[in-house]
Amino acid sequence: MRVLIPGIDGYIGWSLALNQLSKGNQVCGFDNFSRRKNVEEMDSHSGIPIISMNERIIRLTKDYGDKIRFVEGDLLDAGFTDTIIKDFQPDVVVHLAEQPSAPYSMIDQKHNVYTQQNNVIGNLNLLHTIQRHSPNAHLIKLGTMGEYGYDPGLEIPEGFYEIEFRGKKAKVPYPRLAGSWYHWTKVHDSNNIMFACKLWGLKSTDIMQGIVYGTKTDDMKDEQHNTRFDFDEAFGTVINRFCAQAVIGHPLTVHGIGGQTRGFLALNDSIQCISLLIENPPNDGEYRVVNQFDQQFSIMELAKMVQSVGNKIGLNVEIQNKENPRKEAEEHYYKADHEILRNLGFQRIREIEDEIEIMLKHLIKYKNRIEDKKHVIVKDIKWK
Ligand code: USQ
Repeated sequence: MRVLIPGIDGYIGWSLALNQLSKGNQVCGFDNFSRRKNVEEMDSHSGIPIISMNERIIRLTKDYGDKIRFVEGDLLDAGFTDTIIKDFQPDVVVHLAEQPSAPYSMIDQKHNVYTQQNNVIGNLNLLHTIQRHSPNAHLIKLGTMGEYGYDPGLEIPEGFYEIEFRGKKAKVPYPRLAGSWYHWTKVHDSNNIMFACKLWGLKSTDIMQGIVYGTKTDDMKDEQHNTRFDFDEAFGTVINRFCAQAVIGHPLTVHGIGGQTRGFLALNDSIQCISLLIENPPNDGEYRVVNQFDQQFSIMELAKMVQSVGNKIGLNVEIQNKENPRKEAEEHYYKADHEILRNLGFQRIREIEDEIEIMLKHLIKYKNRIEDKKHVIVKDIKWK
């Protein structure tokens, strides 16, 4: 298969490229390196060292010959996107080229507008280009469980649900009630993709992904294969941040009482899921929504899990409740379906405690890099 990965330099993009190459697929990636730049803007760096894209491609060419290709470019440049899709003729496009941080989008107007433009316009350019030059390609788009929000207190289906209103029944999209400017960009993307499928007969899988954690996948054979690992307040996700904090003896920063519940997925399993979706495309004209997470936990449950695994391997891990800088419910009902991927064969590779132990041991090697940037752990980016 010919797999195009916009956003190949990111946490998931790089991991997916390794996976698809190991399966014998042809991979072409592009990236504008905004993740590296935006993390630098936060005065942070990847906790685990990563090599430059030039070095990455040299390494992958050694491993996989001409199966890998990389071009620097930006989805906002419609001409660039056109050229690359026309030229590569992908069977599948896995769109991972978005600004992924909710806190970053909440800093101020500039960061919100940047996130909206980057995500919504970039995605629209991609849709038009696929329609023009590669209408049979399967677009796999990374959305987020956060698109549904946590407000209505209803069970969450995979994208659509059946309602009865004034005596008539219909299957309609489940309400989207996102809780940050970033999460809203993903909602706008979902609506645009759904319409493009209807209008042009494109086929797409919109992934509502939960929070991903971990430093390794089974395709990473040595440290040159490392993917990035962020722990700053904007780009680090909660389990990854807790593990980085545990390693340097910083108390785990639980927002409020830690009663927020989310769906979680190991990086290794996220890649497994995307790979299953690549191998099992929807029908022409179909807009498929999958909820991609493995297990749900409250933030306090997770903090306790990181504390217990950390203490087991000799770290002294403390938990500290701090005032929540976000506008979110302290506690809420949460129950979401996630059957489609299981029906396609998804099975968790490891238990979460084992994954946390692997992550902590990996991070201990790079403790100094995390300590060097200790000041980025709490910046208190407020939802305002
Ligand atoms: N939290 C803490 N302490 C911290 C960091 C976070 O208690 O030090 C809490 C937050 O208040 C929140 C929860 O942990 O209640 C999750 O925060 P997060 O930063 O891990 O996740 P979020 O902002 O929702 O965003 C992340 C990714 C995003 C993805 C999303 C999936 O950055 O790209 O879309 O997870 S989901 O959360 O399911 O929408």
